[in-house]
Amino acid sequence: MRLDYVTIFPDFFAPLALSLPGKAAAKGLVAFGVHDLRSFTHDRHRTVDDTPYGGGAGMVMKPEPWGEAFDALLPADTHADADAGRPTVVFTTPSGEPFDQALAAELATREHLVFACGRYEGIDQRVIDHARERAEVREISLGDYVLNGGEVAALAITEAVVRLLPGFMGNAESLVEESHSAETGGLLEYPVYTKPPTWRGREVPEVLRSGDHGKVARWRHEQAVRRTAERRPDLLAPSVLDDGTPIVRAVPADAAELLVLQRACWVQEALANDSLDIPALHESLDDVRAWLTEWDTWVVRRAGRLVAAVRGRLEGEDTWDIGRIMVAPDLQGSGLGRVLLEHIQQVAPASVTSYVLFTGAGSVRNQRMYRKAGFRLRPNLPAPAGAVVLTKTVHRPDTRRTNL
Ligand code: JD8
Repeated sequence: MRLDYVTIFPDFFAPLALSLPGKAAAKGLVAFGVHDLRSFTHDRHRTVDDTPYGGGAGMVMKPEPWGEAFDALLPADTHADADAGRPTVVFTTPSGEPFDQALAAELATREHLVFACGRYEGIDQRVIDHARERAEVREISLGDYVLNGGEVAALAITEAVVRLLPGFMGNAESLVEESHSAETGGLLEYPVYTKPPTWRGREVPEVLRSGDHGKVARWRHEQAVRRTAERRPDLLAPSVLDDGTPIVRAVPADAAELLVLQRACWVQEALANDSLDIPALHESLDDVRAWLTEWDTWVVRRAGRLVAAVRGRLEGEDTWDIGRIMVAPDLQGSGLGRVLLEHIQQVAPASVTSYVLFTGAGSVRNQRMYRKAGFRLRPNLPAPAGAVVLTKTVHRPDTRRTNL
């Protein structure tokens, strides 16, 4: 990948030679070019700004130097073959599209990025309009706060993009477990610890020293979910049903209604399986409260009534145990169960490679729904009495977006 920067403060990009980008350049993964906008002026004062048409405070960056900069860096005409690495010009601006990990992953698919770093009150709008005629243009904001220029944003975007380039991160694995990465379903990172086991009277959580990878994976997922719920509930944005009804994380206060819904649904299971010997049927309110702290549980409310639920948790390091898919009897057959089954698969942690669930041997309707969803009966796997086990292998879509 080639990255060019046009700026009136070229020294701002000295850090490119350091640390991360520096290593990438050494590995031949990237090439950088920093260009002083004033080198594209011709007057004694090397003028790059002038007063704003329409009046107002501050100065605006003149179009001519930018035009000449683009003449030097971009193909002349717009009809340059898109696939042949048509450059992408990134104007960093507070009025741009928000920069996030998905956009970083998208920009990492480009062959040539040209960062146009403005100053003063901004760049004459005709420069952006002109650039669109000869390159892909992205106007990108680093965040909802005001900086004095575009250089800091260009550096931050560079770091987020270059580290995603194939062959850059020593172990690509570590990219998987990161906050905001598509792989972690957008969860924030879990807390991390290293030696010594005790520091200033503080212990490393016992589970991390247990050697039980399954327990560790489940603890880390629970910590990531808890931290995200506390700090970034927006990242836990509920998915919604076709009619806009949200699927939200259960809270302890849902326990009583969950118990009622569970009893109603498992009476039907008892009838379908001609047996009352079904654990869910015998659980108490405290049992429900207890498993709500151990399982990722999601619920659906209609007109305030809790009408459906599902839960999931890690079994070992890479198996997602799905259960308690419940739909109020009066709403069964409406597709709610199918949607919740799809949802609980989507929210499974990145490390998961297979799903497992079980249902009554006599629960033919449930089994049909699971088979249609890609689950397969596994008579060779141990199942609770009177139940059958079904599993499904995880297939992750290739989340990278290209500009083709
Ligand atoms: C480019 C000039 C300063 C902005 C008058 C202050 C990005 N997230 C972000 N915040 N601010 C910028 C940014 C600010 C810039 C320029 C980016 C060029 N300024 C201007 C408008 C108000 N001054 C940014 N990315």
